[in-house]
Amino acid sequence: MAEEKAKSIDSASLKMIDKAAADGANTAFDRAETMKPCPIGMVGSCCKNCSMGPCRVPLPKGKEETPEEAKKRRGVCGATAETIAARNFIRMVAGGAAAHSDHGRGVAELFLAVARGEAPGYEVRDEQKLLQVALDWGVEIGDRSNQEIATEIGEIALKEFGKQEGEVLFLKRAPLKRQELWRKQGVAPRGIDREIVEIMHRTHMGVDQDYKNLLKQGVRASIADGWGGSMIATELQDILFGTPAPVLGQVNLGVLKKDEVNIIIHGHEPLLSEMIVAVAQEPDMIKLAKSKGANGINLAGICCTANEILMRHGVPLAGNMLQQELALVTGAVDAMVVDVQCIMQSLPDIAQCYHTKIITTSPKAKIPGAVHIEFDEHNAVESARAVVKAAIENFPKRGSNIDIPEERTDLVAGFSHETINYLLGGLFRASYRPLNDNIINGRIRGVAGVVGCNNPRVTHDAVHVAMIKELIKNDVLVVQTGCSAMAAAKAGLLTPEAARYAGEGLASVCEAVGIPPVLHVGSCVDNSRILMAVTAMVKDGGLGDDISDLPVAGAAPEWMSEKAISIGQYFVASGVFTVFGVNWPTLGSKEVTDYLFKDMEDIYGGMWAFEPDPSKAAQLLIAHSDTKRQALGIDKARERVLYDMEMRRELDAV
Ligand code: SF4
Ligand code: MSK
Repeated sequence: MAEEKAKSIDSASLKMIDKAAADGANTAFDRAETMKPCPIGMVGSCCKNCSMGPCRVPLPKGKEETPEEAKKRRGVCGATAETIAARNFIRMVAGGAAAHSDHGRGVAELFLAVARGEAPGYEVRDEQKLLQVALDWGVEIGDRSNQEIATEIGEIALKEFGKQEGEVLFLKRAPLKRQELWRKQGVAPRGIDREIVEIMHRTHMGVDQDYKNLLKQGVRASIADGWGGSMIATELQDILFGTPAPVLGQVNLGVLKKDEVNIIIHGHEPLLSEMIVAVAQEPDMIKLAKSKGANGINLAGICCTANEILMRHGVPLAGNMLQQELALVTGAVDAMVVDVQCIMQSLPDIAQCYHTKIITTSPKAKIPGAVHIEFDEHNAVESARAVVKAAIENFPKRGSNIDIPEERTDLVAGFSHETINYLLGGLFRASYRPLNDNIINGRIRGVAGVVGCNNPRVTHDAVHVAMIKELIKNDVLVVQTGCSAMAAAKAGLLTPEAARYAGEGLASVCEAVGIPPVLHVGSCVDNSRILMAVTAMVKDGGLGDDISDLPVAGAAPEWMSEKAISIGQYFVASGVFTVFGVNWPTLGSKEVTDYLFKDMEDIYGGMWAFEPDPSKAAQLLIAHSDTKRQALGIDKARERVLYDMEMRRELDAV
């Protein structure tokens, strides 16, 4: 019998998985065992885009097929396996780009309401960034008030979504060479919604049947996400809530408190959670909590909302995506407040085994069995108070079946692109130049963005942590977002002390600057911060004139969501080599897969790869960095550093 794979490397999660089994609570870990993935759908060989199907066009078993044989695998309408795989793939891009961008739209709507004075409780917190975006978008500053400038920015931001012509405005932030390449290839997005809608049109039965042309539209929509919807979300959130700066925090289920009202905020948009953070500190709320027998109110986060409020307020992280159910299993969560994305429908069922109130807040995301308290941004403080009160009222209903794991780990988060700039170059000469210099002199071998979700098809957190450790050991600086950052945090990698896991070169830089070897840069939409960081590296010079020249790579080792595919695609389109784990959704077509894994490099200077083994995947990223170093003529410096290390080791051994 095959050895059973471990469910998690996190001891707190393992304890709660066992407790869930004892309590009769069914979790994603159980469902992943009983629900095996469909082998045809998994590789993109199933189409259900019309009612002549669904059509399955599986690969023949046990032998390589010739291109002629591949052409015979067709759906009822005649669509080939290539067309089907490409259509499925770019529909994932559309789903992901839509999720990020609709988040961005929500932020833009709130932003405009704040600028117009229609959203009491919110304000412009980062004036510098307001002015920066004004400059980027050609908004007159002069002697206009912040309110006037913000109103015009809000109006432009909203128009970015429905624009029919021209180009998404933030494209101009990219290196010039990259912009020219996108224009030449015809993938510069016009409006964000338009590119997503066009995917849905082209993948409808009987429209675009050329897989290369389909994938091209996927590229265009993904750029509209990374350099459009996601970047708008990040920038406007920073203006409203503050640009993150390094902050101490903690992660894991041990951040829950036995004697306080525990409220978990879960999802993605920080609009409501920002208010909950403020309201939970109000004396009246604390008094109410005490009147119910609690010692206070304890907030914690799950998924990307958690990253947002961690970075700006130091609110602890209860855990990443696969810990959302396990948090309820502690029996100590009085309310879990959710907005949109990555929220499991099983939460109300699990909550029934305990006392937790699941509170939905977005009209876009309701769950049967949950309480719905709709978030009204025009009356945000009252919405937040209603949520916090509901949690407090629920505290006395806690049962005796409570077990909060002790595990909690310290971390440092909040490395926005601007912060990295200041940390490296100083407040008055903010610059990426010191990073570039350390890459050129070989102390830092390269930079890897390791991002994305959890997936119960692999051991929870294991792939993230193994890959990141391998990278930093080899002097690759790691930047992180999303659930991956939380996995690293639990393993203690987000503290300056983690430099001990790093190679000698990277460790020396971390010690000199006082940063961890793994930098938490934010939530899923904050992958746009990584785009800005790599652009700044290009602009500060010495490492080529496009993102594709940099010794930089990306990875999503435990990805699961369509958003991850959109993120990966915009990294590739921006010139970044990007490796995914778990499984790969086009393996049902060799031609489509080859196009993504090889041909895209010729077109965009970046390409996809699939490697589920974390160590091998890390080696792919490292080899890619080395190739880029060689092309830049800086491989010699690196060799010298390695030689010195070797010599020192030999000396140590004597
Ligand atoms: Fe089958 Fe074509 Fe309809 Fe897809 S669009 S379900 S391949 S007939
Ligand atoms: S929350 S998209 S599971 S990273 Fe952004 Fe985590 Fe992936 Fe959701």
